[in-house]
Amino acid sequence: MKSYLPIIFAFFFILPLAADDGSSLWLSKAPVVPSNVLSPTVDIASSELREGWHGLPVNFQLAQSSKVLRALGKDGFVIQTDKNGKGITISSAGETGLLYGAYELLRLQNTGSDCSHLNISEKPSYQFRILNHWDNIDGTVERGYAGHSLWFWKELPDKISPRYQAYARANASIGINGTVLNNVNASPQILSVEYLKKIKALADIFRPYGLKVYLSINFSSPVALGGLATSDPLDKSVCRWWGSKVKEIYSFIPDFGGFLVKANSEGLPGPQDYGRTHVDGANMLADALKPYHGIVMWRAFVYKSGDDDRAKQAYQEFVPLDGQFRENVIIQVKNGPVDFQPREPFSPLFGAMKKTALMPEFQITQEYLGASNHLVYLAPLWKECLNSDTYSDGQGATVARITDGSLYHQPFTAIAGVANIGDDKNWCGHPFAQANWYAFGRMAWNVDLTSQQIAGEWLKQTFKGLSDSLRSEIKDQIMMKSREAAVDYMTPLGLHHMMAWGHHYGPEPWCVVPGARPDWLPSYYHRADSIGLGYDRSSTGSNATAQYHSPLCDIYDQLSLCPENLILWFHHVPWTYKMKDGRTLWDELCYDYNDGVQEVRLFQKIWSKAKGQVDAQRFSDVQHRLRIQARDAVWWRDACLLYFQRFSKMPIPSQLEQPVHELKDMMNYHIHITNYECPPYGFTK
Ligand code: GCV
Repeated sequence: MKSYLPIIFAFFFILPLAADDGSSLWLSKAPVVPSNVLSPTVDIASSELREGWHGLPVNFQLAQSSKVLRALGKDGFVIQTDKNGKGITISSAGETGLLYGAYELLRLQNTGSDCSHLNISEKPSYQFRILNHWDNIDGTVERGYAGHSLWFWKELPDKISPRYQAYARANASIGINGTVLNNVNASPQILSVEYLKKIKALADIFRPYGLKVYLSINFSSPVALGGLATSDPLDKSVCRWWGSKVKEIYSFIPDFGGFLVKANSEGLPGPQDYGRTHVDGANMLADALKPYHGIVMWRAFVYKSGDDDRAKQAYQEFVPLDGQFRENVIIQVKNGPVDFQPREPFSPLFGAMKKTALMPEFQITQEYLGASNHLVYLAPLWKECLNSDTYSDGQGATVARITDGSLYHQPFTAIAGVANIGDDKNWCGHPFAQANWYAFGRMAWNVDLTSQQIAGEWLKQTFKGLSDSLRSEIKDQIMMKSREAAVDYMTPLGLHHMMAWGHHYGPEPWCVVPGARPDWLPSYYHRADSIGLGYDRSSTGSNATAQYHSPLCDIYDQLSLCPENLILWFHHVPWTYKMKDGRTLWDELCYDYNDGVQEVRLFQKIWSKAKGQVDAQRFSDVQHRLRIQARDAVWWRDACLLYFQRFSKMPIPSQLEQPVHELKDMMNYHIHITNYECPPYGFTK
């Protein structure tokens, strides 16, 4: 018997890791949930622990009258090891708090924390932590790169995909408690009875997981769906129409969350079509929702063709309206003043509307960051915005403190992320894109968690076989560096919106589309000429810098003080301008693009060490996508440098790798895809 042992061991050692299609995300096996033993939500919590928890016995305590627990809210919880050391109690004033407590306990165990003496008390930073799906009712996903929509509208409500429950579970495990099911470019049909029945079916599945359903609405639904002659928000018949529509929605979905509205933006209808304001539109909907405790998330993403600097327009339209919105209206503001670029300064609206609840909108889907081909961990981008000091009332008025309600008290606080989820087996396309979904939830729950902490947690739960040292390397040298690398190979030094027309995937700084809006073209933003590069938004230019509080307005305004990573956002900088390290602007640009390429090559090298520590399926998937990313990084570098060289007339420093593509080839190359697909690969000629 003894003599066989080495053979058995050898057999174990060469066994490959089981193939993993990534469908289980960061989670362990889903438990079978018995129906209604305690309550649907507590049943899930206790089944999760029964399946996944290996420590002391756990009790749940729902204590609605406890002052301490009430202060933590219905989602907050306390986890304590019992005094006798023989058990653990999770207590909360709400059932969802018990569920979140259970997931926290599992996370602690699964990330290797010491669970022997627990005394934890948690309260979410934001009351509403919401995913925005840009899913269309025809099954496509605007800016979605992970397949088709997860919602099989044609089959609902009769056929229920098991993924609906898995989706709710994944969200609950990271504290996400709301989902807007449909695109902000909304079809009026979403409010038809036919669709409300389908939405009810989803809401019923999500409810025990604490996940509320919200809908994007089309402002002209009274006309388009209701057959009214107008959608004027001050018209009595329009108010009545919305009132009865809302009543109908709540008859199907008693805990419906509310509406998300894109109005008078990018050609969509809105109150301004009738000479009314955003306040008139938002308040009319808020009044209809108020009796049912619903909210309105009204987007500030507005800009008109031909007007002033696009980056200034949301501020110009919304700041004069401060203090006029109903209490259940929250203005949803994109993190930057333009549109989810790899780097933007924070939107100056944060800190400028003290009497209005504002919620940040981040983009989890990678519209401008390589779709699901590029590995870009987005938490550092979001944290950069949240940690930005707006100086709205002296120092310390960060975007986080303003929006989480701690600085200016607002009855509701919220945060939104545009989802990167589709019907792909692994949900998000790129295996590492799952980290962005995870990070959004964790950050919305606790805005003070660092990007490193979140990346570390995610890696431990998602790639369990990695050694400690390789895990740290992947966290610190790939994930934590990936956003900056993308900025470097796409839009360094504050450049922005240089992506191709329409699909926004590759570089097209030269892009010209006859008849197109200038502010949809890269040249509007980079303004390359024989003198230099960048958009003058200083007091000598569009004066967007004046929208920031002091001292930021002066810092951004003066070329010598402006942070170099935003210098071309705020200034038109001469090619020969001396940067802080002594290089000219042109040389600095060449070095940055080159750094971006080198970084991705390093990611490839580090990832190659994961062979054998990660299952073969996910290993090769990531390896394959990193190859695309490395090729694309070279494409971006060559396209941008060769194009800008036409203006600078300066050589690419000889110490640097030289371009491998011809500019004319790249200018003649077009990817033929719709907005709704992930490009299979970049420029490969
Ligand atoms: C949903 C950008 C995107 C659009 C998107 C829009 C928005 O313009 O390219 O696809 O539309 O932002 O956020 O409304």
